This record gives sequence, C-alpha cells and structure tokens, in this order.
Amino acid sequence: MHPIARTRSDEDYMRLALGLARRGYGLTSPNPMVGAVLVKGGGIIGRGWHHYAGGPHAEIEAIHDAEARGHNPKQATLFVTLEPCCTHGRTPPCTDPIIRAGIKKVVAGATDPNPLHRGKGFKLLQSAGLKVTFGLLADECQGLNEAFNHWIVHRTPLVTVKAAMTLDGKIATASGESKWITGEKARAFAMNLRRGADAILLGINTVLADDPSLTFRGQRSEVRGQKAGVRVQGSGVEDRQPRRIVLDSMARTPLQSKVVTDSSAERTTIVVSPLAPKKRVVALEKKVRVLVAPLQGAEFKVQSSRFKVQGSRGRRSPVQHPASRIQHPKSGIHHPLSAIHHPPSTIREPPSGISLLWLLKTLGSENVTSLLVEGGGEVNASFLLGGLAHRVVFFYAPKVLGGRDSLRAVAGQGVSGSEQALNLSEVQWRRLEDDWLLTARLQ
Ligand code: AOF
Ligand code: ZN
Repeated sequence: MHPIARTRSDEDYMRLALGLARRGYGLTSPNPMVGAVLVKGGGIIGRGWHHYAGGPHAEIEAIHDAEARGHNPKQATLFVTLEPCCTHGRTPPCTDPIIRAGIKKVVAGATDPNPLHRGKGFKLLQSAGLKVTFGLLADECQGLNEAFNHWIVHRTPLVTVKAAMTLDGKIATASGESKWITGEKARAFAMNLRRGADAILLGINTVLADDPSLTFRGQRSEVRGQKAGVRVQGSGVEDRQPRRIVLDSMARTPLQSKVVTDSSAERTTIVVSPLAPKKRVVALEKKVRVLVAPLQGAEFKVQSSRFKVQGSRGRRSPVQHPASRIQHPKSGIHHPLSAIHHPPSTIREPPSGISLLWLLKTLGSENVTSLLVEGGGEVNASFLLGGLAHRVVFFYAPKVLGGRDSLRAVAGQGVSGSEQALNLSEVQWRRLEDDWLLTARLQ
C-alpha cells in the first residue's frame, strides 16, 4: 500500500479509525470496539481494529499492518478511537509497543473509562516524550462503546428495552398473536441490535406464547477469513450468538421449547426463583443452565407447595404460579386462585418476583456488558418502571390494534401520577420504511 496522496484532516483519520472500530461490532465484548490508523508523510501506513477480546488491540494491529506493508512506524502519528491501555490484561499494554515503535504523536478520541487506564495511558505516553492530544470526535468515539463504558465502571450490563408496537402501544392482540407488527427494515434493525448484544432477556409468557429462538440470523462479516460465528481453535473467535436469559420464576419453560433444545441451548439461562418446583428445575438443568435468583421483596410470601405446577403445558395454558393470580397476560384466563382475596399490593406483584438487580449484578460478573430486554409487557415494565433500564428502542408501526385486553408494550402497575412518567432524553427518531424508530436514554 502506498501512502495516499490526498491530504486528509485529523478528523478524516479519526473517522477512518471509527469505521475500522465498527468492524468489531458484536465481536469484541467484554472489550470495547477500537480502531486505529497510523499516518506518516501525509498518508496512511497502517490500519487496525480490535477483533475480539484476547486478541491484539487496535494499536498493535495498526503497527503490525504498517510493518507487514514495509512501512516503519517511526515518527508516525497514531489516530486511535480510545486511549491506549497501559496494563497487562489478556494482552500486554499497548503503551509499550507504541513507545518502542518510535511513534511521535498519539491523537485519541475517547478517554478509556476503565479505572485501570483512565488518563494513565496518556500520561505514560507523554512522559515518554510523545505528543498526545485527545477528544477528537469524542462523542462518536465514546458513543461507540456505550455498553462497555457502563459495564467497566458499574459492573452491570447496560440495559436496553426493545419493543415493536402499533401506534396505540400494543405488541399483540388479546389472544397473543403478534406476528408482523413492523416492516422488514425495522425487523432487520432489531436483528442487528441482537447481534450487538451480549444477552437477550425475555419473560416466560413470551416463551410460552411464541417459542422464540432469539438467535441472531444473518451473515456475519468475515474475520480473518473465518466466519465469526464459528469457534476457531486457538483464534479466540467464538460463537457470538447472544446469551438467552429467560425470567421464569416457577420453571415453566417447556422442555421442548427452542431455547432449551436448539443448537444454542448452551447459551440459555433460565432464571427461576427459590419457589420453583424442584422437579421442574432438575428437568431443565439437564438441558440448560438454571440460575436460582433471590426474590425481590418480602411481600411475596407464598410457599411453593401451595402451588402445584403441572409441568410443561404447552402454549397459553393457565398459569400456576403465585404472582399470576392476576390475569395471565397471554391467556386472557383468570386463574381460579384469583377469586381468593389478596391485598392489592400482592396481586399487582410483577410476574417474576425475581430480584432483577441481583440478576444484573450476576450477569455483569459474567462479562455481560449489554442486555437487550425483549419483553413482553410485564418484563419491560419491571425494568423500565423499576429504574433498571438505561435505553429504549421502540419501533412504531402505522397500525392500530385497539382492544382493552390486547397486550401493551409496557404493562406492570404503571406510575401513580403523570408527573412520575419516565422521561426520555437523547431522543432520536428515525424512519424505517413506514415505521418509526425511537431510540432514547432514560433520564
Ligand atoms: C486499547 N486498544 O483495542 C482495546 C483496549 O484484556 P485486554 O488486554 O484485552 O485489555 C482489555 C482492556 O483494554 C479493556 O478493558 C479496555 O480498558 C482496554 N481496551 N485498549 O488500547 C484496544 N480493546
Ligand atoms: Zn491496548
């Protein structure tokens, strides 16, 4: 490769580095996406990006690329989207080879929020005599790694609630029918969200109603000639299908359901409560991982023995678990126990009762940096109204379902006064064919 003659600005180089970083989309977790461009004599001599955690960092890839093309990085300027690391993790620190290579200037986009590195990488380079500037296209460079930035500080995943609904906020008819609400472009966008997520979470009602597979479908980009979706011995490139997390407090997931039986079953975790019948838990454990999570609060004081779970009853069977003495959202059938008097606070208990905070901490400790919550309405409400969601991605189709019993994108108890409505910030609207896409942050 010969240096390109056309003069480019620093911003142009950083944009190129950003483009390179994005090649790691869905592949680098729990590491960030990072891109780097080496510039010398007015032209690019090397490019690199971080391919996967455990693999070389972007800066090292760029240095190797330059050398492989017969260029000497000495006196070159390194444009990198993230502050170079300075500690030994899965790989050695990048600051050393940058200094050793004789690079004279580092232009960085974002500071690394990793407490091990934050600002230290810059200092180290400066004290070795390199010129360092940072903050070029900072918003783009930071925004690229929103999930990593959150996880590396809080050690819980960034939670995004995703829902596709009609204009009147419905996700399914009263009978649970929910196919084809949004168009092809919106569905492709949603699929790409899954590709970027470490884990997808949904509630048992959705499993019972739809038997979804939740796998990423579509072509992965090639990584060094290998398909990234395939584990390649020794390469560190592993199956990047997101993990599937099912909130299923009473272990009702049918043993024949796709999440339990398909080829990605080893990536499924069923989260049950301590009240789940042992037999069901044991049966599920033979097929997938089962996590027993603590209950959310003390108000849910019901002995499991009072509620016989009748095994896998297939789709839309009446629910047999304590919290669903309320109407089963998908079945439209009242459980016989709904006739028993319960104080309203008990009746309105969200369906899982599982401590979601505990779950987020557990997932975070397992390197889940991003969690895509895909409902249904009760689960979405638990995260949104429980203050545990950071982002929403809502698709709106130009359709109206109506119906007092049709299913809402966000159900739960709702807030008690309109002044308590969840406010969204960083609101962006985008048109996808006839559908509208809203992405926003919870304030
Ligand atoms: C960089 N360039 O391309 C990446 C960086 O375990 P390791 O050795 O892969 O280090 C992971 C940490 O390094 C990660 O938490 C983040 O702070 C930084 N990632 N740094 O200079 C890169 N991926
Ligand atoms: Zn590094």
